[in-house]
Amino acid sequence: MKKLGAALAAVGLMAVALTGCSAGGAGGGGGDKVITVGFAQTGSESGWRAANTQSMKEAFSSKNGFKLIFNAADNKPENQIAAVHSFINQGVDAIVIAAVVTTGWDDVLKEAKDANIPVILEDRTIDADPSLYASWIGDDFKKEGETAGSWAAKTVGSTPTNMVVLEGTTGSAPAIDRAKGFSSSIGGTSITTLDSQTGNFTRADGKTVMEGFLQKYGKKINLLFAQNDDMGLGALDAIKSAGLTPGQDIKIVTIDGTKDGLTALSNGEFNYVVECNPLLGEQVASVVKDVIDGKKVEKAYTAKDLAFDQAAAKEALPTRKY
Ligand code: GZL
Repeated sequence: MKKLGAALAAVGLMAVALTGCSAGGAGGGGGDKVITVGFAQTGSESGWRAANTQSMKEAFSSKNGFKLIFNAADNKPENQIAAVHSFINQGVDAIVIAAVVTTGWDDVLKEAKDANIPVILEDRTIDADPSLYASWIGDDFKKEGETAGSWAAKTVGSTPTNMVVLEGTTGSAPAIDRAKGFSSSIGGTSITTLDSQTGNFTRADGKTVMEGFLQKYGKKINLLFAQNDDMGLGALDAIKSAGLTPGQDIKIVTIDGTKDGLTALSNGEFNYVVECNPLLGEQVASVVKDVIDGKKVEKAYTAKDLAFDQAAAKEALPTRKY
């Protein structure tokens, strides 16, 4: 993460303050005052999301001085807005949001501001007045798309290549920005997009949409860009059922870097995986504590992401945390 040194030091600071806090302290989470945090999570759509939720629950634990009120919105934006309204009515100390979509946030965030409840964004960005939230912690989705696109340009860009795309949740920051990044990297290559549809970041929908692509285009498809591992993993079933060999007849590039994604890469079913680090909990908790304590925080903390080919996947898997 940018400012990682400072952030880790802050986390270290937080850990000391919260674990060694028997003497108590003024306000914030540094003493025995518990910080009550409402967390509006998207839902449980993917392996990435499960890892992110676990990371957040571990960081916002009672032993770390927090009381976490967790809401999973089943990927429904209206559920998230309702959850944030509820957090405001409960008078929480801070609100953390992983926004399903980028739009529709101004009104409820203005209510949080009027109630003097700080809002911190984790994972996904939103299109709202930046004065309505204290900070964002997450990954650079545009860069992830650029990295995936650069691999495609380098690997198949010089020969006529027909691509299909499994897009993430429509209107979500990762879907929007990964698409932007990918297309910026394949400009001027021989890669043609045959079709692009949302698979909602889920395996089930990734499989269904890929079945449709195969019925429509069959062996014309040379490349699949899946905007997350799970949709790519769902597509594997469809590709095999069509009698084709994933990783060979259809090359596959995905984003997330989950264990299952790297396993598919290590066995040759995927060809390239770009990481999107979901283990954001410690950083988010550190920023929340600093905001509660009235300390200055950065407007953005960006996680560092790797990218994997087959050899790198084989090397990383034995110690992969998620
Ligand atoms: C990315 C995250 C996306 C993942 C998907 O930070 O928002 O949502 O790529 C997840 O796996 O569902």
